[in-house]
Amino acid sequence: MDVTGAIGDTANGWMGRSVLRREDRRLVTGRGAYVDDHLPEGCLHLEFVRSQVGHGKILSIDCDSAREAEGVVAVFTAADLDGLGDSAVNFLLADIAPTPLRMLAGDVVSAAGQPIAAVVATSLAAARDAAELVYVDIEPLPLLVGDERKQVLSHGLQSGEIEDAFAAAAHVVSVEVEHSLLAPMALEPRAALASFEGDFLTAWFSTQTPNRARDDLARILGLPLAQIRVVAPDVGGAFGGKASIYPEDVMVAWASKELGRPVKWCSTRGDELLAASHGRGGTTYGEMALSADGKVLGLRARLSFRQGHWMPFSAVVPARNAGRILPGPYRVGAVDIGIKGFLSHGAAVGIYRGAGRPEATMLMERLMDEAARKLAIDPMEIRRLNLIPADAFPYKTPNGEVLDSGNYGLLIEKAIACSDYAELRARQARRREAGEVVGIGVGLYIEPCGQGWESAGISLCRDGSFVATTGSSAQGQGRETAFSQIVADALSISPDRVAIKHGDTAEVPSGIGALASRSTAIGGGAMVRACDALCEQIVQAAAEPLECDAGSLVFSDDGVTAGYGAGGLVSWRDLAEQLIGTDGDPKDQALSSSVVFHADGEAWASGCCLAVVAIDRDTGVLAIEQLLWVDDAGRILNPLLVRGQLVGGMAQGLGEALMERIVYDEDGQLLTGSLMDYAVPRAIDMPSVRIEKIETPSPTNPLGVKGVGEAGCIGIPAAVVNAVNDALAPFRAGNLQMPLTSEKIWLALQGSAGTDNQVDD
Ligand code: SMO
Repeated sequence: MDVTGAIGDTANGWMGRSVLRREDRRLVTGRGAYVDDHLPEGCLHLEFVRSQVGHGKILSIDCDSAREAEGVVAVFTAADLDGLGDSAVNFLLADIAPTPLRMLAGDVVSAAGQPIAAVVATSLAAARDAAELVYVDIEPLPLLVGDERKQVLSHGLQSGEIEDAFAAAAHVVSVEVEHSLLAPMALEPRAALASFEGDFLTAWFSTQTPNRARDDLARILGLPLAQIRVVAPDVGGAFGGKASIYPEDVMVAWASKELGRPVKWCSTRGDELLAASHGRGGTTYGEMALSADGKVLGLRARLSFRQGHWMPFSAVVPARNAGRILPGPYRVGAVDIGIKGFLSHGAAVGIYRGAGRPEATMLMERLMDEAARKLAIDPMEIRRLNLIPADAFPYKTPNGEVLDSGNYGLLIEKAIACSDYAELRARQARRREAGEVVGIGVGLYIEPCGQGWESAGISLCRDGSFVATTGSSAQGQGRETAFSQIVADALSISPDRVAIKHGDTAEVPSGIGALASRSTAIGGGAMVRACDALCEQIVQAAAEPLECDAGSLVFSDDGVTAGYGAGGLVSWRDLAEQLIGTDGDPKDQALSSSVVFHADGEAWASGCCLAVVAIDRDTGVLAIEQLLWVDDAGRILNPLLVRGQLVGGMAQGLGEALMERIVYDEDGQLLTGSLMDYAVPRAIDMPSVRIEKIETPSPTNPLGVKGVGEAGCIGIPAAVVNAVNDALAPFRAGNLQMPLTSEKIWLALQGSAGTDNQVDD
């Protein structure tokens, strides 16, 4: 793959520089330590017996042979688990019927892969062998489909006179989009290790939300928070799939408490596809009323989300986000948005990189293209006609969201200029004349980057170094690198002088974690505030030894000097030792600040993707010939990290658009239970991309930054799907649904859209 573009260094200080990732030397030389690398003395291994059917009544469970097997310490079933509390579901919408996790199924199983029994043994092999000996008698029940499914969420968003808008419309266009279920597919599958000693529980989870996991453990196991420590060691990717606690995590912790020994479980790839939360899976329908000259008068949308058989903490987030982000970057007279969620016989469906943003964007961008076709206006032009103008920020959307800043017109102008758009269209016409199947597609997107608060702390240590703590965790984004740059600029020191700690509830103040593209905007904002508070302390402390006015002090990597060449320097170490003496641990804190930062609103990133595709007429094979991407992430903290986030998100966005799809059969059996059956993009599938940027700083946080983590899953699929539909337009192929496999495209070229046999939609 080839990445070109203009996200380059712009810095005077450390922010804006492509500082190399400080994490990588350790990680790429095999010195990372993931959950599975930890093996405490006497650790037991846990294996689950999982349901083989999609729905059924448990008649009996026979654990006798398993209990007698060599190495087996215990076999647990639901009968052993009475009296435990419930996991939490985030009540982000009013009308929710929460369905918390069950560690082990009781009378009924509701999905293939649902844990039924847990076997604990002295070795992993013994646990696996014994799990085979557990006999579960299940009477299969029919799957609940359609209206039989339990509705667990319902929400409506209305604004303006929607009936009038449609009555006045010169044109109405409509689109239906099906989002396949997707696997978040972290390189490291989920893993949990717990050790209960005395009355204190330590749990190592592969998680992006250690504090939330601790709260859940306390609630479910009935332990005080003070008796639980959750550690997220190195985490090999998460993408939303590790943001909520799982039955397996709780089971490991409970078993350790019950047995008084460390217990570990690490998922296999197969179990991950079967029982880790899936993403997307929703169906969206939208219709848009337009005036004769192409202005959008109103948007009606119906969003339906399947939720799987239980609801993780963030279960409601995709539905809520999809609803609140509509109508995207556009000014729309009136909206009427209805959202529903239903339980389904499969793995829990939760957040996955984008979490509702891709759904909102795909619907709007498909509608815009349909409108352009109907009115015979260029797709860029119809977007331009309806954009929220740059002088309208902060802009309150019809859904009551406040978009903080942006310049969507400039995104489009830049995409047009960089792609030589007029020439692209002219060339497309010439190639069509010559019989080629070629298309151009645009995806314009907005990306909300988190609400609420995050915590941060920073200390000056006796040895003159600094230690910063953040409630934002890390799963490979380069958090330590980025945050060291923030601290370096805030204190005028070198990034090497500060260590960044995260992910351990014993070391880090209570925080939210890393999700929703929020870490740099809100977690980074918290870090700036913590540094500001420490600066004040330093100034107070240094003014006296330097015998000067506090206002004239200057910080540098060497320490603090009295400004204006007036004289003395007190080194960081000397300053610390003057405060707390020379005896003791070098990392003892001489000065320390800790803050909770509440963001003044939400930062909304945005961008415009443009794809040029060509289709082989004989085979339906799709080639992405050009990808241009103009992103606005506000102020850029580290161009290298931004690029990594954008390109990584793009890989997963292309995965959804082109190949990924979780499939259950009509009995609720997972047909895509391995990487032989579930297609994820490989390096060879990645096209070249040119990335450009514009920068509209966010006023919602002290850094002016916005998120980038999810952008690639949001804008890229919309551009690619629009490009393929554009390519197929002369064939009157109708509305193709993702993933756009060669088979589907080939069938469309033959004038048949093909059929899908997925149940439960
Ligand atoms: S899908 Mo994200 O980790 O909020």
